[in-house]
Amino acid sequence: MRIKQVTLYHVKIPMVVPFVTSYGDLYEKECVLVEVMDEEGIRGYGELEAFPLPDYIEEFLFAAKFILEKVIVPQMNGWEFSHPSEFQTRFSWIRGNEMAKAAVESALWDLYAKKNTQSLQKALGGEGIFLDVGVSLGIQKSPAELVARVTSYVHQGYKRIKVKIKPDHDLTYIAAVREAFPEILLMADANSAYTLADFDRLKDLDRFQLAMIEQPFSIRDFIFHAQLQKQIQTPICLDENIRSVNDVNQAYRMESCRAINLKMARVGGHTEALKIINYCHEKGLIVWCGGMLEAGIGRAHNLALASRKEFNFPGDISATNRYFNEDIIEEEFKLQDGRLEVPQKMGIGVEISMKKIEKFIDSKQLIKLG
Ligand code: OSB
Ligand code: MG
Repeated sequence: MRIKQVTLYHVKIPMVVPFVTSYGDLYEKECVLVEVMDEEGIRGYGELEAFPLPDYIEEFLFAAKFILEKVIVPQMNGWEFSHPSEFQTRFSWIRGNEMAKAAVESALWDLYAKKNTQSLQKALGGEGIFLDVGVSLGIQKSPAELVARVTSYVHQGYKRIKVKIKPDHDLTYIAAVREAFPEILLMADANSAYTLADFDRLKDLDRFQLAMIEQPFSIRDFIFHAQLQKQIQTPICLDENIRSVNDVNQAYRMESCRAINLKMARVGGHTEALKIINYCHEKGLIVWCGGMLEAGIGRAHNLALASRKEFNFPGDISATNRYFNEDIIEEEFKLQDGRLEVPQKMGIGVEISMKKIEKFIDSKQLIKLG
């Protein structure tokens, strides 16, 4: 295969409700859609998930787009490959910038599946039609408001509820949800908001039967996470720390966690994600599919990957209407008995709507390759 043309669509899609985390608020999903086209005119799609500011991890949209446009795409000129996993080796010299890499790598997987007239799910080794999914709730103004939001999502059928926490927006909030819903599969995500000074607070969370606590400490830390894991029953889950299977290996060997939030975009694409899935399966770590508030392309990629049998916990893959009134694909992902359907058509199995993209477009670049 050879890529002849790459088109980047920079879009801003309004969100139904702002997403508030320990580090900031998000009112719209701003991302770059990547369309690759091969010599036969077949197209593959990926989504650049980096956020506008470097507040989740270091990588951010403007810089990631630069890497895409000025470094990765030009260097694909004349590059011959037979499988999308070769992308990783070709661009291993680029340090970090996993989301920029994943945007193109995932588009190549879509293209590859389409060329083989199979679904991306098949190409990635996934199976099954429906997946249990969960929902991730941003920080709310009060415990009562949080309980109201949780109630709505529980009634919609979501199989697992994740609540964002930060110091002072944790124990009372979780206690209120636990009291209202003693049985639900509940977890908390701190997005690195805690320090060693908060150890006792975090230990206090142990009494709420949480399925896990996600990323309490800093995005490079393995040591404090290991210290905390020794002192609590609740499994710790790492998100921001994990950029590669090597990071998972370190976390496992240091006993820093018992679960991994796997975001394909955060680890450079499907190829690395598959390595992580295998590693977690082999070592008995819980592994589940995280989310980046994806638009339709990213969500289709996540569903295909999350249908691998090694995933053993409901992912942050919610219905379209949890995020947007209108998305950039023709289809809408609807919740059915707390599950989403994995697209079964060729490639990512959803149709990109140029009409909808036009509504949300900020800028477009077409890059021709030789
Ligand atoms: O930490 O998992 C996270 C959203 C943006 C940035 C970081 C995170 C999240 C989520 C939302 O939790 C998951 C989703 O529904 O896409
Ligand atoms: Mg997280």
